[in-house]
Amino acid sequence: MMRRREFIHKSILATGAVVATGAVLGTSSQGYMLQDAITNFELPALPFALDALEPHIDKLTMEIHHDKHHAAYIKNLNKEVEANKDLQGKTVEQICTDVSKYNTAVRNNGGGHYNHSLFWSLLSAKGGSPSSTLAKAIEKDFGNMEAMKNQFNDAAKTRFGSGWAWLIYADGKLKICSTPNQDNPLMDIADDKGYPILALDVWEHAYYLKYQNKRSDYIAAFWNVVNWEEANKRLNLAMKTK
Ligand code: MN3
Repeated sequence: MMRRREFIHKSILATGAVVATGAVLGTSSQGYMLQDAITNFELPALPFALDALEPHIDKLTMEIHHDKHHAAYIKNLNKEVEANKDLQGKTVEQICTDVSKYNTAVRNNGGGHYNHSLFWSLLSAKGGSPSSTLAKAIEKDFGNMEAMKNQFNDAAKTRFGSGWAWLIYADGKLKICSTPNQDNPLMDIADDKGYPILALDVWEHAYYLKYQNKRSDYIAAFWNVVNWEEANKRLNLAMKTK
């Protein structure tokens, strides 16, 4: 049996379509977006300790969010993959891109797996700052960093119920949007499509233990734990390939 990485590598060499997808989407610093399992998705390890983001995101929230919620999306996605041959051999990014072909369980759990894998990679206790490329792009498309953050915060606050806020790159520009449930901007059904640069989970499970009904405080705290290095990498890649 072919090992996963070999399989993906060979798939990439075999078809131009996969080159584009793999090159654009397989970019997390942990590498798990591209290496992710093809017929049996696995929970990626967190790239930091459970308490690393304290006090902004607490240890118990991280533990339940990663070990229980994210794990459940993967378990349920694997059930769908097992039952549907069309899903076998696809990366989670490809599943998202073609999500209209599949049922609601695939949309919810495929999105859940992609979004959470991405979210972990975009969090860090180390801080850092936007690269000059990202800072310039933010200035060009929003005026300044504060304006970008304000738009992002508004998208996160006004997403009714459960969902995500995004900074995406599309058509040569940065843009803010939000999605319901576990949808994401890669999905063919998304109102705003693009390549995610930043992502924030605004489901209550992401913040309720510490922030209760104060979603705004959680959103404000997020800016203290953004992994700018990862966001910089994602923008560079998006600019090269989109
Ligand atoms: Mn979540």
